[in-house]
Amino acid sequence: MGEARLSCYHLLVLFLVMWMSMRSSGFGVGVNWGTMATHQLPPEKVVRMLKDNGFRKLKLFEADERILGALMGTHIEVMLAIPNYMLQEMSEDPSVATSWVQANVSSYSYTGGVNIKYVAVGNEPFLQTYNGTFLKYTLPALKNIQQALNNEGLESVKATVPFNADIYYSPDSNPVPSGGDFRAEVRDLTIEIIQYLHSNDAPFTVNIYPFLSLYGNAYFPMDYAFFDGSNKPIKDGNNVYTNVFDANFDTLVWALDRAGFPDVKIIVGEVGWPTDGDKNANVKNAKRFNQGLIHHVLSGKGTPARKGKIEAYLFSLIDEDAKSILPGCFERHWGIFEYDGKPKYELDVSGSRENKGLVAAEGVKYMVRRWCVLNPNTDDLEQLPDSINYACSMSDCTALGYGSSCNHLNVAGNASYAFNMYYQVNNQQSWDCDFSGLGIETEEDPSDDECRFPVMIAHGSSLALHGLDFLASIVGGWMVFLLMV
Ligand SMILES: *[C@@H]1O[C@H](CO)[C@@H](O)[C@H](O)[C@H]1NC(C)=O
Ligand SMILES: *[C@@H]1O[C@H](CO)[C@@H](O)[C@H](O)[C@H]1NC(C)=O
Ligand SMILES: CC(=O)N[C@H]1CO[C@H](CO)[C@@H](O)[C@@H]1O
Repeated sequence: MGEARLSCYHLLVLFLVMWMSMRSSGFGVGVNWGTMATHQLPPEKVVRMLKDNGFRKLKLFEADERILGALMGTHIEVMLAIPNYMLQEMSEDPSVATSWVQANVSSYSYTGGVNIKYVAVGNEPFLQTYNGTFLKYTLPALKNIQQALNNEGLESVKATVPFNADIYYSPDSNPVPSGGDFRAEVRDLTIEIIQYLHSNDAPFTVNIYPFLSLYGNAYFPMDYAFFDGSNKPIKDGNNVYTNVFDANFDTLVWALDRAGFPDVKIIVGEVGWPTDGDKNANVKNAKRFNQGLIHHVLSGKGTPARKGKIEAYLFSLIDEDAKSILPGCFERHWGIFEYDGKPKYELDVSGSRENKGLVAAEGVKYMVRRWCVLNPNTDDLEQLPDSINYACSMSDCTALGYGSSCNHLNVAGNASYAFNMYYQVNNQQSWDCDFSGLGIETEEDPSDDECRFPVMIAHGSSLALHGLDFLASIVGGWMVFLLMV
């Protein structure tokens, strides 16, 4: 009896210790914070959001002084990236790498500073659409950065390279994960990089996008993109696959194995699902995918070929309305939060299964509730297509496309949507609602249940602009007054 009680107690202690070490080791899912948005929340508010939502790991695409400043003293573990355009310089001149490390890593690496754990050298530099532009710079830049970190006494900060999953594949003759290998054109170079990462005990980082499998292939079995699908499992020897994430991850595991590095640590640098800009990009699918992914990661089970903890960073935190839409209209809608820090859907990040939902950014300041729409009294519509094209080319109309949230609007609705986006992006200046006399400002919200006409958030620069506008209108008013008398 006494003995039984003792073992129960031991179990409890063991459980507590495990739970605490899981929490303190940053167990759980991380998130990418990209900043390609015309109007951004103040970094302090975003850092608060990260904390409120329990994110302990963060990936940044660029060293931004204001963001690093806001992260000081937070313990949030950071992967800090160097953009591709800097790779050439860093590969050719070690002193460039050294000054980058000194300015962006060393200067934050102290108690109460920023917990920078990884430096990401480039972003998907071997992507096929880059035509090999960054191939020769990546490894030398990686070496120079790690060397600079080591010279600064920061050996524990590991340099890595986030790759797109297009660097590996399974051949048609053996289309299962165990057939995995690196793409022939980049195989040797990739293996050299892996060798370097391995010698340095650094992770291999890969971005995996089941959404793109679905987007790129009309015959792709929909359910296989998710973690709770009812597809017939795919068998690969003794391994059984029910979702494409595991299959893709294990294709890499086998490719690493084939290259002679079966134990290199893998980090999933980006994984997520967009909510607009395509017929499969919506809140329902995004919630289904991301929640499934988080439960999968938190289960600690791993994949069939690599048991244990998966380390992954969601893509992404907030929508970015200035991203290139070359890959597709969905590019601006990856956020689990809207541009203004409002959650798009409930997501249990911690795995408590309480369905508490995400916590919104606090105290967000907006511009006044005012929109620009097509003047309903106008009938000279000759200029309309040109005006819409112009407005959309200078703002974000990705919600208007096929399968998107505003695709049901009629011609007038389309015009209003385009006018408003242009007007909001330009901080609601009256002259940006002219459109050859076709536009008119209104205080009545033109949104419907599915299609939202946003009012932009106010930010430092737009407030300053507003101050100037205000001054200009006063001065203008006086001039008119003087001319009249
Ligand atoms: C890659 O090559 C294609 C075809 O030659 C070209 O259209 C494209 O602009 C190139 N992309 C880059 C990033 O150089
Ligand atoms: C509105 O614009 C979108 C995107 O340009 C287009 O697909 C749609 O057909 C337009 N709707 C109408 C009624 O013109
Ligand atoms: C945020 C920050 O400190 N950025 C610096 C990163 O390093 C370069 C020098 O290589 C500086 O110009 C940036 O200001």
